[in-house]
Amino acid sequence: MAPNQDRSMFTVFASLTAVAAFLLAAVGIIVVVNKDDNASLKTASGPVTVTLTEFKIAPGTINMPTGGSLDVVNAGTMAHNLTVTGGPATPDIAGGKSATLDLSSLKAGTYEVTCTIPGHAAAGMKATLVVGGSGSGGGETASGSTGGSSSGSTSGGVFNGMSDQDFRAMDEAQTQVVQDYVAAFKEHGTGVPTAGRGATVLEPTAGADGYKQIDLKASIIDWEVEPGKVVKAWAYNDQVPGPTIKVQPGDKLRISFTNDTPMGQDIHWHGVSTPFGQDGVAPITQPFVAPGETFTYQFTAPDHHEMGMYHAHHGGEIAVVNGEYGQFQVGDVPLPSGKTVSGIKLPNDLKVDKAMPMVLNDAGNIGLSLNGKSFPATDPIVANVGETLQVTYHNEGLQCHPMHLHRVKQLVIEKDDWPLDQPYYVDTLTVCPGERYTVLIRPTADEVGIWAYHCHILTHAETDKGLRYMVTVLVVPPVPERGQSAT
Ligand SMILES: [Cu+2]
Repeated sequence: MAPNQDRSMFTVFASLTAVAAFLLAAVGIIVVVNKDDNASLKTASGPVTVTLTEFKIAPGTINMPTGGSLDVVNAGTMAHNLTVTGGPATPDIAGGKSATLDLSSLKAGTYEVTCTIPGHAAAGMKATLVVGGSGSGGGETASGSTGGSSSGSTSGGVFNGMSDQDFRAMDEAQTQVVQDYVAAFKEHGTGVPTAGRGATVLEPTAGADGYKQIDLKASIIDWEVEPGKVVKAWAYNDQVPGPTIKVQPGDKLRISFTNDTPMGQDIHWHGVSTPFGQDGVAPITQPFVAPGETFTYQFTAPDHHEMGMYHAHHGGEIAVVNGEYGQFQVGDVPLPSGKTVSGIKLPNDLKVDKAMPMVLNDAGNIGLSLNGKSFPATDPIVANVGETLQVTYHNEGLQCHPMHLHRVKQLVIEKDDWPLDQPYYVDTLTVCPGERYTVLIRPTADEVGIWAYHCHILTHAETDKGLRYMVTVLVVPPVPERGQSAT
């Protein structure tokens, strides 16, 4: 509700306490001064608040009396509008702004309301408007009558159009998704099962002429990002991310790339030193690999370690964000054995027990994801006490992502191709588009547990249906039961 209306209500309550209290008690309506009507006193319902976000209209059922209006708040970041199908509409409202929608012309009945900006209704911005129904006048006004009487209600009000019931539903959804995730982990050692797994290891095959052979094929596939959400992805070897490839310094490489997509393609070996003609930037360094054709890259891997990623270059805003990316590593990441970092001495015989890429994406059909999956389909990461896990982040998306691991610290040892002379500990590491960071995660005996591991842009990790998108967990066995309050 707009501040001036709050003040108006206060003035009226102060001067007409008895009348207002009687009216509130007797008929459940609120008396307001309408400043636009020459301050004449009239009886009406308080405006009902409707909140627009990406991509939702809340509440999903808007109850209001006849003759009323809506306070339409855009709590999102994009422009939205609220349009009664075949009836009144707000103008497009910028993110953070609000507008009043006068619906006094509507007769009692049920209407559809949507945001008419192309694609927004299809993405979820649809709701039902009930004018003059049995719930009218209550629902979303300051009286908080929707769900307000249920047990456990605290403020008894509403927030941005969400009722107490909406919050209860949110809690329940969160509980359900986490229970499903933990159950899947206990049963399968994975996230909630989905078809397809990305970033599987591709071992080059040794040819008779001393070259190592790698075969890659790009095609458009169905990819299950999260349970039940299947999208068209642009994949290497039918997986997102593409296969994880590791070669040794000085390896002679022959990489046959077949383009099974409708667009001319190339593969750029991002961060890997290659001769000009093998850099994979069509049409500058090579012709496009036409649909149906095969092109062979041939080069000698650098004589030192490099941590690269491979991805489409031409048409990347289609091909990369929809899945054509993977890790391409030359040699082992040098380790800071024996170094002391922030007072913590690292072992002289430091070694990596497990290594994995974590490819970040936020765009295309796949959207916010870790290694091509959105929580709860993301696989948990297991590291035992005393083990060293090496994670290399690759950001193939369009935004920076602050990757936060609870409790267990991350030791940053490499940025892009460069081992750090001075490694450093973080609990949150921001990885921007095109960047790679390699970190070591070494759980100690007092770090047993299931630790949330997620992007800390909170809308990249959560919706009102619970945890989602760029979320996984670090499991340090033995897995304990959920904690209780300390006594
Ligand atoms: Cu993020």
